This record gives sequence, C-alpha cells and structure tokens, in this order.
Amino acid sequence: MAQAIAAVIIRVAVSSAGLLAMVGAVSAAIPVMSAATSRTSPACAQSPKKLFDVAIVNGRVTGVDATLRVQQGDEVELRWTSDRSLSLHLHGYDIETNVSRQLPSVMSFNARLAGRFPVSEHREGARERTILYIEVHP
Ligand SMILES: [Cu+2]
Repeated sequence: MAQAIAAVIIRVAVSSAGLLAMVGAVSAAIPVMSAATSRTSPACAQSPKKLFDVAIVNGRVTGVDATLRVQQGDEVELRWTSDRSLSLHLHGYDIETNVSRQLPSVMSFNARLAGRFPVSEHREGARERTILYIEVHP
C-alpha cells in the first residue's frame, strides 16, 4: 500500500516537473518573440514581409534585378532555387545557406543594418563571386 502511494507521488512529481519544463520552454520562447517584435519601429510594424524569389540558372541570378532594395527594419525573405549546387553567403548579416536543384533554400532576416551587402557564391578552390546585392535603405 505504502509502495503504491509512493509510486503515485513519484508519478505526480514527474508529471509536474514535465509541466514546469513545458511552461519554462514556453515562457522562454515569449521574450525572444517580443524582443524581435520590439526591434521593429511602429512604422515598419505594418510593412509586410519582403519576399524575393531568386532563381539561379547556370550561376546567374534570374527573375529579379541584380540589386534588391528593402527598407531598414523590413522582414526580408530570400527564396533561392538553383539548377546546380551552390553555397551562398550574405555578407554583413553573415548568413550562409546551401541550395541545390533538389533543395531550395530560404534566407530570412530582419534588415536591421543599413548598407549595400553582397550575396556571394562560395565554392571550394574558386574565388568568391558576387551574384546579387541587397541594399538596405535607412
Ligand atoms: Cu562570402
């Protein structure tokens, strides 16, 4: 009998610990989200995500201009496709991604830094090559 009660107590302790862990995880996630939101100014809060579909064919960008322009504070999403495997690097923001014929890739970031930033292709044994510029206007 005492053993049964002990087992119940342990089970309750385990489940409440699990619940606490869940609550902890949820409350830990909330400050991150609100911090990201508060970084955008009220004027930019209404501005929708800036989406760009960038197709790379034979190592060249097609479908968009060679320079993409956004406003500082914009949420930017670059959706990459390529007919061959590439390793891409957005300078300044220092975001890297791999894209291939089978696997499109997305770079998603808040344009908090103003300036002109190259996106370059990194290839082993080859010199870095800029394929696109992103201008973030203040
Ligand atoms: Cu680079």
